[in-house]
Amino acid sequence: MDGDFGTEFGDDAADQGLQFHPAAAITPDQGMGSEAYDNLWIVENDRVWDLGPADLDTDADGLADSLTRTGPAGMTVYTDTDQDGQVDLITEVNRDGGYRTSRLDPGSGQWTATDSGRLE
Ligand SMILES: [Ca+2]
Ligand SMILES: [Ca+2]
Repeated sequence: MDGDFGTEFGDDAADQGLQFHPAAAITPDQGMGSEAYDNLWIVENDRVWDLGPADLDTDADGLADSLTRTGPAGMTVYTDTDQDGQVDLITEVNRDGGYRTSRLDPGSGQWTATDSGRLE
């Protein structure tokens, strides 16, 4: 696992915007499967995207649950709130201070905007 993920999202990612790579190791059918899988992943339509390992502990429980991506428009925080590996909370923070939060409904698989506003 060393170096296979994460390094792709170095400084270049900021120039190219957010670019995710299809996750070859997992599929929706396999779910979390047979082996430990530390990376966060997200389902978009019928595809699973591997975001790399979580590197941020947003709720201070000692387990990394989030990772951030910086793009031209600002920063996006991907959070797995229930520790199953699947991202279920996304917070987008724009460079102008506006933010928007979306939460995944596990039943429908739909994202719902839950909050928005401005950081002052
Ligand atoms: Ca945590
Ligand atoms: Ca989750």
